[in-house]
Amino acid sequence: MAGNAMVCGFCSVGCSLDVNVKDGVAVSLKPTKDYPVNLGMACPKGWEALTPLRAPDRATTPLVRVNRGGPLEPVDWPTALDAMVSRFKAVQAEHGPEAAAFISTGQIASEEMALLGAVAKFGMGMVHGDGNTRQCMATAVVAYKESFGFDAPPYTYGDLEESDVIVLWGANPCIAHPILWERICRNPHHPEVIVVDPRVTETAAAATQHYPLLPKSDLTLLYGLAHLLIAWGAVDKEFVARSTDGFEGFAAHVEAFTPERVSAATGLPVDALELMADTIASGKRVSFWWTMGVNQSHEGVRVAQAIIGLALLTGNVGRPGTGANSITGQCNAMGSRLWSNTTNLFGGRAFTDRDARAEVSEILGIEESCIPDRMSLAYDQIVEGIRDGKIKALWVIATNTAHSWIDQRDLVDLLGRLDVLVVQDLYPTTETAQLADIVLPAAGWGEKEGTFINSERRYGRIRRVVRAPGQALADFSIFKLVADAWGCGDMFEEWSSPEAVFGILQRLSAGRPCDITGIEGYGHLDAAGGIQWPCLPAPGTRVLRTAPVAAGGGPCPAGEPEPGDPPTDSVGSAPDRERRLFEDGRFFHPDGRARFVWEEPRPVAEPTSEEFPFILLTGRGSSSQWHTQTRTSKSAILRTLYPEKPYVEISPADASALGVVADEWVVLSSARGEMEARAYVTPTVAPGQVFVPMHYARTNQLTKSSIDPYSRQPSYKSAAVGVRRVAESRRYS
Ligand SMILES: Nc1nc2c(c(=O)[nH]1)N[C@H]1C(S)=C(S)[C@@H](COP(=O)(O)OP(=O)(O)OC[C@H]3O[C@@H](n4cnc5c(=O)[nH]c(N)nc54)[C@H](O)[C@@H]3O)O[C@H]1N2
Ligand SMILES: Nc1nc2c(c(=O)[nH]1)N[C@H]1C(S)=C(S)[C@@H](COP(=O)(O)OP(=O)(O)OC[C@H]3O[C@@H](n4cnc5c(=O)[nH]c(N)nc54)[C@H](O)[C@@H]3O)O[C@H]1N2
Ligand code: SF4
Ligand SMILES: [Mo]
Repeated sequence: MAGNAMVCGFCSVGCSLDVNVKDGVAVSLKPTKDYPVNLGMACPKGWEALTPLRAPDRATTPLVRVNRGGPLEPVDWPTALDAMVSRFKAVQAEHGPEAAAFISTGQIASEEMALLGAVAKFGMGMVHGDGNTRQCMATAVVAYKESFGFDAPPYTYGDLEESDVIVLWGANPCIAHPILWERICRNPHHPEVIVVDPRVTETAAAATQHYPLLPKSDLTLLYGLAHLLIAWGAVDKEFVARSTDGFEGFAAHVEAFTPERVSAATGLPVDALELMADTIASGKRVSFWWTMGVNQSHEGVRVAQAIIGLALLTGNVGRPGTGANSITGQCNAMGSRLWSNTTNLFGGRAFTDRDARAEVSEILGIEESCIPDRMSLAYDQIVEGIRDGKIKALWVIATNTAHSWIDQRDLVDLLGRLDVLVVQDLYPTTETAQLADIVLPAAGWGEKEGTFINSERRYGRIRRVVRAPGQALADFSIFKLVADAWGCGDMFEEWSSPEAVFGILQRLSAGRPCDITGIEGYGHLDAAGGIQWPCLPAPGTRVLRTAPVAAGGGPCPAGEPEPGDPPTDSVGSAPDRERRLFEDGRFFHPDGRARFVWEEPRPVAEPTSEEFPFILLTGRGSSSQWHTQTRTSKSAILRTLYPEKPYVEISPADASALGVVADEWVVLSSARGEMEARAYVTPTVAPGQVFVPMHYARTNQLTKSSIDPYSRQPSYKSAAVGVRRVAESRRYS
């Protein structure tokens, strides 16, 4: 691989990009040819990854708002750090250590997340810190933990090329994970591709079967499918008996989900249900993949577990081309799940577990009393904590809360009530940075070192190929400076560089399902084309700590191929470069069995009404837009690939009933706020539903605080809204 190859900083597919550097300047990039993830491909965001770094509005100095209501003013680093530390300490002195909290991200390196989690919680005495991954992956985390015994997406991307049936549930990879869609297109087995999505998405249009269920009727549909599969005897009895627990109860539960009941709840005809069940039953290698159509739901955890249930009962786990597979979102959401020290203590441990705290204290040489013995509040609870006056100081890192969180008007009001808001970002222009008292200028992808973990558990490198502008610093350096300014820098002496922290993470991983003690430093990642966890030392090599073998574990890929090794271009089948979990049918629960988990479906929090008669769906609009657009909007090329102004997809029937014509401006309103958008009249949305991309500034004025009780993930894909015409629409044209 080329010397400057690194993993892309946008989505969790984790493509590798070769950056071409001339005279110290990164001039261009191209996708890495022999990387096992992208095989020489990239989507528009990847091709344009360098452009946001050169944007004129990069943060180049720290900024402090000296007077409330006044402007943010440039200061030097010592002044900014002193302002942050003195104000956080004052809050803690007056209201207790718990009154200061942080919101982290899935978009910085694992080493940076780990340092932040350690400094904030062990050094600065914070108890509460969560991440934007709560908006995104929390549901999958809880589902996997309960079902498999550890947060462990089991697959490898090669599975997309090995399935004969691919079920994409609440997922739109053509837009959101384009290179995974490319991998599906490479599947030589002419797979049935089933899409379950209320909308005719780009993916649904390209699939072989599309099931446009009514929004949030997923749980009923899944139980209905299980009902049919069990009734037809399509159960893998041997696998169920050997490797699972709870099947009898699950089977009894789904008995009540008759095709007629399921058809009424989902809006899908009985013969459609039968076709889907039959396709799954007759598949030899069926893989189930889900994303935000599942996770962002009031009952997302149970939906994810019902998908896991289908995979378990049909024995579609642990074999090539199978799996109950959650696809992550951000470039390092998987890193945040293991290493952010927010929801979990390092390495998927529990803060409430005394033995785990003792172990971490010993590994890190940090006093046990410094490790919180309580779970952090979740993101929504931190927000509520501001309302209740319990949270007074907030540090927001690499997430644009004021755009991406639900019920935006309320959130912005709450952020204004904080004693101090610190925002650490590439740009001082984000909606959240604009509200900050202190802005810390961060270096971005391409300007710093570390590792990301992609959706298939693969560690990959990021590197510094460009100098960050002005005084902007890598997040890693910022966390070190904050620790020093706080007076706890000594605790983190060993955390001297990203690579040193990688060694610490390896020690923390030893003996855990996510064991990576076999990775021999960053160079090994470069040579091997990234490495999936777990990765234990090959027999006879140096061992960092004695570790029992984790399920699905095995020695990891050699750096260089040996003579006689399989050729590395047959990536899908090369065992060295692609590994899946649970091939031995043993899961991470102490008894080695996966669990069936089920519950009665519940109604949504906000049904439609006369005033708000439409169901609002939100999500990704194009492959060229990334979230709150702080980065992708900086590229002139990407800007040509999506509509600049907000738009709403509305069905022809609804448009004509409202008298709305194509491209006309309409007002969308919910009980919480309003936004204006152009009407995109299209049969891809069903009557009674509308779709608005999340990328536009005011979309989350409409969304509601409806939270899955187990994962505390918000439901971004269900709110009741009204649509009306803008009277003087001409003022916009
Ligand atoms: N271009 C681009 N790519 C991205 C991102 C980006 O911002 N831009 N973000 C990344 C991140 S962080 C994430 S998490 C992923 C998200 O990736 P996806 O989850 O694939 O994207 P979404 O558009 O949020 O949602 C997927 C689908 O869920 C459907 N849906 C809504 N309600 C329901 C329902 O009740 N049931 C079912 N079955 N489906 C429903 C929506 O119609 C939508 O098509 O994308 C990643 N990739
Ligand atoms: N309505 C609606 N809302 C949603 C969703 C939805 O489907 N519908 N999806 C949700 C999901 S899945 C997600 S993941 C969230 C994403 O929501 P956010 O995390 O708020 O979105 P981003 O725009 O990615 O924000 C990342 C911020 O980090 C900055 N940044 C980038 N790289 C670095 C870095 O290296 N260091 C630092 N310090 N800063 C950096 C960027 O400039 C940007 O301001 O949105 C959620 N919100
Ligand atoms: S698919 Fe994802 S990882 Fe690959 S180039 Fe596009 S944004 Fe980057
Ligand atoms: Mo996400």
